[in-house]
Amino acid sequence: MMKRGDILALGAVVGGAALVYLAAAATPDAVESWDSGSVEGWVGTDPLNAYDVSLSNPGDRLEVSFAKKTRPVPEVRIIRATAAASAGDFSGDYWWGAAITNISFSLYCETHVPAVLQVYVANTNTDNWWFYPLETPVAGGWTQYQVPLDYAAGWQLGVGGDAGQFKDDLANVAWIGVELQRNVSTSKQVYAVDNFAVNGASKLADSDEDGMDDWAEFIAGTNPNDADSLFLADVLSTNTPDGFVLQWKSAGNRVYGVHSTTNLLLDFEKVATGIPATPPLNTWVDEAATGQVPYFYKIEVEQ
Ligand SMILES: [Ca+2]
Ligand SMILES: [Ca+2]
Ligand SMILES: [Ca+2]
Repeated sequence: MMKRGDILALGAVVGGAALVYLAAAATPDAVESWDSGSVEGWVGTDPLNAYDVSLSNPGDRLEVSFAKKTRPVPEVRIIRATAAASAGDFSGDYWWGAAITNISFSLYCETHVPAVLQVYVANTNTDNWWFYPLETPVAGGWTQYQVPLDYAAGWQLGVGGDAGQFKDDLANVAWIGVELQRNVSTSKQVYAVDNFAVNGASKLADSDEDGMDDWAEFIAGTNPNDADSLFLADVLSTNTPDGFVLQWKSAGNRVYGVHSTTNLLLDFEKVATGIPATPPLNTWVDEAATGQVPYFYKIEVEQ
């Protein structure tokens, strides 16, 4: 028998919450290999000099170049995947809909290395361009990059920006891309990108075998590679003058709801919504829980 106040079920219940965002979702684990010989709708710009840049595909990768110059000149190449690129796999909702955890790709530097190399993720509504500086690649070969899509890893805006904004902006991505700034050399410089991928947290995998799948851990903000980190709640005390006291492990930039029932044969009813996270623990009192019947609870991650 379950005793009064047992937590029946916990986890990231996200059913209705997905309606918050209207953007189509990016495709988890989508990879663009450019093996078709086409640029697959990717586009190039030089925002510094305000012109479009042509991209090419020599057969199996996306290529971009800087022409030979007679004197040093600052130039930039941003190669972008907009909604029109790669069948839309890299635009839209990176958050609820796709649970994208990292971006990976290979970069080829024919003879030089770019003066600046960074990844961009831009939001549709705010026009925020988040960037992440990458380590210097090798000249004359390929360099593999994997970029965690995690604010704490070092994502930046030009001015300001915080973890909450980053998360909100990931809900509707207008484009994602790679920026290369011309090496100071006046020689011709050729670069290429291949196997560009956005990798998602899987509902089928439980990497740390703690009973919560990787996707649910992404939503809950727990560590999918640490079995000691999982979404847990407890009834702290019962029969207080105010009601039952619930407590759960919370993560930053989350909003919670509480569902309860007194009879497991009936549906759970939502009894609280819009509870902001107060990490590492949230406490909530069910002031309606005063009778002698059993109470069962579920904690929902709403956003
Ligand atoms: Ca390829
Ligand atoms: Ca897990
Ligand atoms: Ca875990």
